[in-house]
Parts: sequence; C-alpha cells; structure tokens
Amino acid sequence: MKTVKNWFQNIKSFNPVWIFISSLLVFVAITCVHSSLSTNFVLNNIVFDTTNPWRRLEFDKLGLDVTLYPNNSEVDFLQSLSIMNLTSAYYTRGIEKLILWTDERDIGFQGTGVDQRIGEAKWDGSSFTWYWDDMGLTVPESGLRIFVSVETERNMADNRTVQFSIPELLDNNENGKFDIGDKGAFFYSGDNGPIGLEISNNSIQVIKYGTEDHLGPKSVITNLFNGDSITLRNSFIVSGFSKDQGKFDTRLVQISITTEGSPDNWQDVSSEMINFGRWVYNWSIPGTGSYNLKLRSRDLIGNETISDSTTITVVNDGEGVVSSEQSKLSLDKNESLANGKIYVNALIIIKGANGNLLANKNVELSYLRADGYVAKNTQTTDESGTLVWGVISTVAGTANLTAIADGVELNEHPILIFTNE
Ligand SMILES: [Ca+2]
Ligand SMILES: [Ca+2]
Ligand SMILES: [Ca+2]
Repeated sequence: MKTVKNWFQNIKSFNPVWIFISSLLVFVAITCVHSSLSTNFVLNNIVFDTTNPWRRLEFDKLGLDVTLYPNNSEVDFLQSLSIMNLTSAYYTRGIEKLILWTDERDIGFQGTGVDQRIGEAKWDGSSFTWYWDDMGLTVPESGLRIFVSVETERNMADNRTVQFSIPELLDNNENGKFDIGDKGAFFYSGDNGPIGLEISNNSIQVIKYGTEDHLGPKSVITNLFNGDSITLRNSFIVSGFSKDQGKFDTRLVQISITTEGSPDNWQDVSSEMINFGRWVYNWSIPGTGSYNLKLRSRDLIGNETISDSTTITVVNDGEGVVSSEQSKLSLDKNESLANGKIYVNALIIIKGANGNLLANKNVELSYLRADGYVAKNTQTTDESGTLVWGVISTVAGTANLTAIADGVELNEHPILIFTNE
C-alpha cells in the first residue's frame, strides 16, 4: 500500500532540520505601539522527578515552560530568543539539541506530533547561549506559551545537569535587535526583556551517562487529536509517528480503538520503515459514537510504552467526506535552493465528492527524503478548504510529498528537489 509520512522527526539522528512553516503564520506585519515597559514573562515551573534522570538519545524532554504576554494589551511578535543553562550541561556535553515549541491542542507540553515545532536552536559557544532568531511568532493578548525541549547526546562521558533560563536582557550594541551574543527575548515592538532578572526554572534535572536504555518508544497519532469530531464513513487512515527513547529502535507499534468501557483491542499498524518512523492504520469505522485511541509500542529489547488515550467522536452530520479525486496538492515550483531561506509553497485545496470546499479538516502534509529523513505537520483548512505550507530545507535532495486530508490520502504525490547553491 501507499504509505503516509510521519513528520518532523530526525529519523536519522543528526541531520540539519527541515522545517515546515505554515506560511499563513509567518511574518504578518502590523503596527505596534512602542512601550517602555518590559514584556511579561510568566514561568510555568517544571518539577523534575529526581528518581528518573534523562539518559542518552532521549528527546521531547521538557526543560523550560514560559508564557509571554505583550504589554498594554497589544499583540506583539517574538523575533528572537536566547536560552542558557545555569548548571553543567551544554552543547555536546549532555545536550545535542534544544527544540522550541508553541503550545497547541491539549494545554501543556505533548511535543512531537501535537505541539507546534518552531525549530532547533543554534548554539553560540562564545556566549554559552542557544538562540532562535527571525521567528515572528505572534504573542497575543491571551499569551504565547512556549516550551524548550532537550534531545540528549549520543555519547556522554559524565553526568550533567540542566536548569534552563531566559537570561536577563543584554543588547550588546544597543540596537534593540538580536545579534549573536545578545541575551534575552527580542520583540517586534522593541519591548525586549526580561529586564533586571532572569526567568529560570527552579528545579534541576540530571542527564545520566551510561549505556542503559530503560524507556520504550514514543508513539503519537499525528492526524487526529483529543476532542476531534469526524464524519461517519467506511474508513479513515490514522497516521502516526514513532521513535525510541534511548539507543534502540522501535520494533512494534499497535493501536487500540475502542468505545468507552470496552477492553483494549490491539492491532498492528503498517509501516514501510523498519523503525516505524512513520506508520498508518486503516481504520474501518463501525459506526457513530465516541472512541478511545491509544498506542502500544516496544523497542528492540522489549521496553514498552502505552500512550495516553485520545478521545474522538464519529458523527453522522451530513458533512462531506474528503474526495481524493476532487482535492488538490500542488507546488508553486518543483525545485529550490537548500539554503534554509527560499521556500516552496505547497497549496492544498480540500473538496468533497461534489466539488464542495471543506473547511476545518485536519490535513497532514509530510515528506520522505531520499536519505530516509521524514517530516510532518498537520494544520486545519480555512473556510475555503485551503491550506498553504512553506517548505524550506538546508539539505539538498529530493522529497516525496504526501497529504492525508481528514483520513483520506490525496492522489497527488509531488516531488520536490532541493539543490545546493
Ligand atoms: Ca499542547
Ligand atoms: Ca543587538
Ligand atoms: Ca528504548
């Protein structure tokens, strides 16, 4: 069978990241009123379980959780952010990557496949800071909750510890903008901060060296989310991701889809990748009602994980089911430079069998690169049944795109070529 892609994971460990950005979200210029007050930073303190240290080759380990608010009830944009560790771990000393996320779907951090991955930090060894620049993330009046997660190193020589902080504002050349070596958070309004203090997690986590792998894989459904409602039809392609926590690969992924109160009913998912980096399950929907979905996965030495349950509802609402023939996936160009700057627009228009445009449908766009790297992102169609993704790459190669719209795989699978300058 044709298989769907899973998303934004580094299936091959240390490749530079390809980032999908919904171009609808990027760089909306607005007029902001400049304020002399500092933007508000509210720490959501993470209390670490000291009996459960992180170990090598783990990912989605939450290290910092902060909500940002604009001043004077004005919307603002987070342009750049830097992070420091107050204790002993740093880049290649316990930490391989820091990933920035914004909170999506269920409140709080779920990470891969659920929250919005903004991207991987760059490391500046001279100032001992990680930073993200040129972001343009909207900070609404209601606040922007951001997370920083850790991917631990492959080869550690000793124990390291983590206590992350947004350092006090330091604008070395006083130009109001982030330059490498500056510290803190920089906003479109110029309302940079934090001023006079750092925003630091209170608790310290250990990254323990050694060869043990005692965690099962993390497996996630990436195209259906808690609280979603779908229209009754015969079948629905459930799409997902899996990656082992620790040094082994995923060996098994199963899904259970049951009505409330029924016993688990584990079924194998299918994957063309030996490590289940992406997988699909073709669900034959028995009827309307509420269903609980969960995943069971094991690594090569039998460490097992059972995911939290996702609850969805199937309704017979007369809404259209997506037609793979009527819907379209197209690119504005088939070739681009792998410079991380020039992006290709992937346009998706979702229609029912009668050509009617379908709003509010989850669409998962994913690609598989020739070297085995997989990326994914899921967004929701607007009133005109449309979505646009901006796709960029820093790595040359071909990428084969797949879209699954509301559980239906679209017919088109365009190929995108990134070339070196
Ligand atoms: Ca969330
Ligand atoms: Ca500066
Ligand atoms: Ca493991």
